[in-house]
Amino acid sequence: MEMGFRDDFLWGGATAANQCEGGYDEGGRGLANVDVVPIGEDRGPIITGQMKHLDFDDAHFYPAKKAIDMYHHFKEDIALFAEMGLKTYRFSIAWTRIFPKGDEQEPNEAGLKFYEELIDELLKYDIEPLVTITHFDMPIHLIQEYGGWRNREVVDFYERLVTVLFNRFKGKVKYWLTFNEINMILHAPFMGAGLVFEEGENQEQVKYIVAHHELLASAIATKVAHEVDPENMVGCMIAAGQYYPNTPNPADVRQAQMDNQENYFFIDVQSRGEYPAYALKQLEREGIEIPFEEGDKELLKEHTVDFISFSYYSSRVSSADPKVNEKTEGNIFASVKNPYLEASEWGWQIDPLGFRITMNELYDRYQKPLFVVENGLGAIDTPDADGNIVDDYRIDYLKQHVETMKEAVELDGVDLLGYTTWGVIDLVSAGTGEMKKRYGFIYVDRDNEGNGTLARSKKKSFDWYKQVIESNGEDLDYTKG
Ligand code: P53
Repeated sequence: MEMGFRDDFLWGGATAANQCEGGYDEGGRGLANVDVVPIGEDRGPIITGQMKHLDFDDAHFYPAKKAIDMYHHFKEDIALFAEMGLKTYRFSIAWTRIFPKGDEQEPNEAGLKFYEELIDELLKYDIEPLVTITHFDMPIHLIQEYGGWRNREVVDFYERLVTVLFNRFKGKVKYWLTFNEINMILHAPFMGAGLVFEEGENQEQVKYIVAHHELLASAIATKVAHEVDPENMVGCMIAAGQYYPNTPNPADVRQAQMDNQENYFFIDVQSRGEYPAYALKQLEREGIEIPFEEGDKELLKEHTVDFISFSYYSSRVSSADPKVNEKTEGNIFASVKNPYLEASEWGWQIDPLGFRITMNELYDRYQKPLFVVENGLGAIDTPDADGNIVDDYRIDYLKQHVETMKEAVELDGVDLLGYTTWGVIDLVSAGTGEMKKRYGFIYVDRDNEGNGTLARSKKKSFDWYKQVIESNGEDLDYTKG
């Protein structure tokens, strides 16, 4: 019997442009939605689209402006990734570096050059680039002038973007993801898709117009990717994490089923090539119309993704009982508390077995290779007397998840291409804007207020992950303390 991970298993780490690059106004870069989300109490209403915020103001601090300044540190950072033995590095391309406003005819050469250098640096160390084309970002100009993704013209601008990328990086980049956590449209529409609601509009209707346009854009990207280079592998990407019923009451089971379907909806279209029946029926009942045009159905059907990628941090719990839901906690993904699970310092419930469950669900549903492109623990790291970060809690979290991931592969037969941990290097939190919520194997000296030298240093988990990669996931042991 074949055991363990495949020989060419892609161990790696992940980041996103706006959370690590900084250099928001360098190299001709334009402004994006993700730049203008501040840290602090207004962040929640802003990322969920309830507050219009399309520029900077003096009352707020904007952590993405500088982030960890990877724009200037990428060579040093990639050298550390290579030292850890990473086989792949997942990063995203800031749309506004390539098309600063989004609707130009010609791309910005300085932006292309930046990513070319970054990619060449990875290839120098035999690190396979894994590119997220859109990680939550949308040029502000497209929001102001076109209404963002609610406007079908934006699909053409996206096609322009991907066509430039596939041609420029042909033969260098093989793995592409069209949209990060595409289901985030429903949960954090401004951060997830640059969506700002207008007064009195039917928000659900708008979300599904946006969804339709992103789904078309994703199918077009898949088509163009395969035309430019048949070697290209294109994936969809979902914020995964199974919803469990709060009790065996069939009403709770049904609620969990519906919550799962709501999330799967997007990748059902991207992977199976058509709107699922449950969604069509429900949208019809709610009076929500999908702006189908001639040829859309064929396009979606003919250009489905090659693999399914996902983030997994936590499972979730659903209840049909309004009294239980009143007590529901959580920021972006609301969830009933699961009494069987411990939670992180940010209240994210830790569920390694749920990882195996989620992988089984996804593999059963799509029968396509999976790629875990985010998993990790956001925690406060405090240096010890010698200035070292002894992050046993992070190693524990990852170890437990790698164990269940291995079970999904070895015992359940899930076809898995690779695993990239989230925040391979400390970066700005998407949900809260904090630096303090750290995920990395590499510590970055910077705090929530933007103070710090930006110096990089290795945490204890750095050596642990190196050992995991060297042993292809066989040696997960470590000594505590
Ligand atoms: P942060 C919520 C739930 C699941 C995934 O999140 C999420 C979020 C956003 O808060 O986002 C993904 O930084 C996302 C990354 C993000 C990461 O999870 O809030 O793809 O950009 O940083 C972790 O702790």
